[in-house]
Amino acid sequence: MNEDIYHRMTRSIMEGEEEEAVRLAREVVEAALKPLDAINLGFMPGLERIGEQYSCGEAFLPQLVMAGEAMKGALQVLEPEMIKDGVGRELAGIVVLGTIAGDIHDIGKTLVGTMLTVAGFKVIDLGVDVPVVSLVEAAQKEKADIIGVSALLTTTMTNQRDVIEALEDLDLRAKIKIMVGGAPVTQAWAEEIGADGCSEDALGAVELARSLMAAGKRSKG
Ligand code: B1M
Repeated sequence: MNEDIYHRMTRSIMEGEEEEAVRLAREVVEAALKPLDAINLGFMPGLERIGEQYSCGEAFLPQLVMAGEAMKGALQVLEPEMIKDGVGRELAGIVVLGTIAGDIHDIGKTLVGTMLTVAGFKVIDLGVDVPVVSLVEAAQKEKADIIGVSALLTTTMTNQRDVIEALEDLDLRAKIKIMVGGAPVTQAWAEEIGADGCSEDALGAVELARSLMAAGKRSKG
């Protein structure tokens, strides 16, 4: 049963069928299936495949747009269900989150924000195409422990470095941890720019945020 529904989810994204994606997401909620399994095993493979087709010229920008919209429709149903699980948790830390300037990909960043919220973090999500200065100002205002910077393009991931440099210029680098992520971001890149860590997916982002919080507490003694 699950394999069939996952297959239909994948197809709904590839075909950009937002209504079908939303309907399948509602089925998940009604059948009390795990929303994260539906995302990872059903909907995400659809985006991955349309991305592959786009890069080899078999799909075009409108299909990418429609696939993104279908995915967002499904997430709008599933994310509130996931957040319910995190209600009442002790505050794990404060994270200012955004997709970096020049980049409008928001699906992965939003999923990371949801999973952090589920895990008890207060997340201030600044959205997409976020200027470096906005991330830094929000982190100061909110007394954030962590700034999370997402980038999906090889041309915008370089802007992640600017966030770190801005914190250094303001003498805030020791106080605020930086985590980076997004499809092109690797551990080697995170190390090269001096980030505190990166993760491949939303669950990994939660683990990383928790370990950064623990490291912060240890260094404060
Ligand atoms: Co775009 N796009 N796109 N796109 N798009 C990619 C990224 C691309 C790889 C497609 C391809 O060619 N195969 C390619 C980038 C190539 C490159 O740079 N090397 C690309 C391109 C080229 C473009 C445009 C330039 C196309 C054009 O206009 N000619 C354009 C750029 C616009 C811009 O940003 N300035 C563009 C536009 C779009 C749409 C708007 C149409 C749409 C986005 C819709 C939206 O977000 N609302 C879109 C989509 C849907 C994609 C693909 C198909 C899917 C992205 C996605 O949402 N994945 C993508 C191909 C692909 O990635 N396979 C592609 C699902 C999401 C859950 O995964 O975002 O990776 P992801 O997030 C993961 C992890 O990366 C990680 O956890 C998440 C959950 O597991 N993670 C973090 C993410 N952020 C994190 C932060 C963390 C930690 C972990 O800590 C802070």
